[in-house]
Amino acid sequence: APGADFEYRFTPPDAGTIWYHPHVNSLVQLGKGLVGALIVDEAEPIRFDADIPLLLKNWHIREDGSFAPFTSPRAAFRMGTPGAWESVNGEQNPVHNVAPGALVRLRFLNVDNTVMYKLAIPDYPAWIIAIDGNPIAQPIPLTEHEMGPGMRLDVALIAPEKPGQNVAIKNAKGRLLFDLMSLQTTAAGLGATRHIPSLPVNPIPTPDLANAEKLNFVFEWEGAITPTDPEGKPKHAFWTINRRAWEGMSADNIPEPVATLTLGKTYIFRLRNMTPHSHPIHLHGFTWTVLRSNQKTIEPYHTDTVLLEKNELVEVAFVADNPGRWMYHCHVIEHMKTGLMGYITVR
Ligand SMILES: [Cu+2]
Repeated sequence: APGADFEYRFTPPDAGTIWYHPHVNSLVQLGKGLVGALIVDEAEPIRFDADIPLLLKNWHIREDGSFAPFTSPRAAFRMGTPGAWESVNGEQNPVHNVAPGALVRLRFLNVDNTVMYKLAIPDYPAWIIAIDGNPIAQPIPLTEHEMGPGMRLDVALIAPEKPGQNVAIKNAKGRLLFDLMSLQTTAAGLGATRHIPSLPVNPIPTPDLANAEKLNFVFEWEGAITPTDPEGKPKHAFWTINRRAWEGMSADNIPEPVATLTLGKTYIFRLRNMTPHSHPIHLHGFTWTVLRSNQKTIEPYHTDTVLLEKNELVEVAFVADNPGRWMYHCHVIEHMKTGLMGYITVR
């Protein structure tokens, strides 16, 4: 409630690049910037010369400085309403100074309501060291990496050896590359040679694939369903999970879960996107192991958010080791608010 406070106490089980945001009046509260990074350091510190969180967000702001609308039915039925002003940590195309030869960790966080970013660092070696907050066992070279809302990417690189040099970090849209930000080397060198480190992997339970239960989740769109609320206002429901659009809820009226899982058991979720739009599908409370896709070769990795391209089928596995009710939704906020939302129960 306004003016109230609440103290959370918890022990973070995993190190990584995480973020936080409210789940109330989300379009407006996230849209106006109630989002932040939560960095959990590795238990044994990994040394970087520079460690830079980079929050990617477009702002819904008009020329006169007022807020523009965060949604429209037409856009919610498609890829959402992007804000007009791109930013990295609230700045346009910022420049970060780093020492020549420095080992740099860039922590990208897509905290936008709807915009996809496709990160690229052309003509300069850089490595992905963690995806969506989860370190990968061996760094892999960054070519292009697409991030839907809610997704994160940790990139490591060694800055140019000479002072005054630039590394341009780009956002690819189709075949075109747009400036996102850049690094510039300062005068003072390190006098040391750096190497790209591997991060220690997080303690994620290994799925028991041989005994896993498979559950199908089909994401579809259904523009014809526009129920009306008690005041006669249209309540748009465009998106469905297994043919059901989220009904909305209150404390004394919680609809049925989309699935009920048995505590301790392994599940394989088959996530099928039957729409012509991308959906970053996010499950609270668990870390998925991504197994395969019908559209690309997957080297299994851990994540809490899977970006499903149009007509893509992705299989993810996890151990249902966390009892409770866990939100399960698309992280495009306008999709979440118009049906693509539910929860699973684990007991
Ligand atoms: Cu979506």
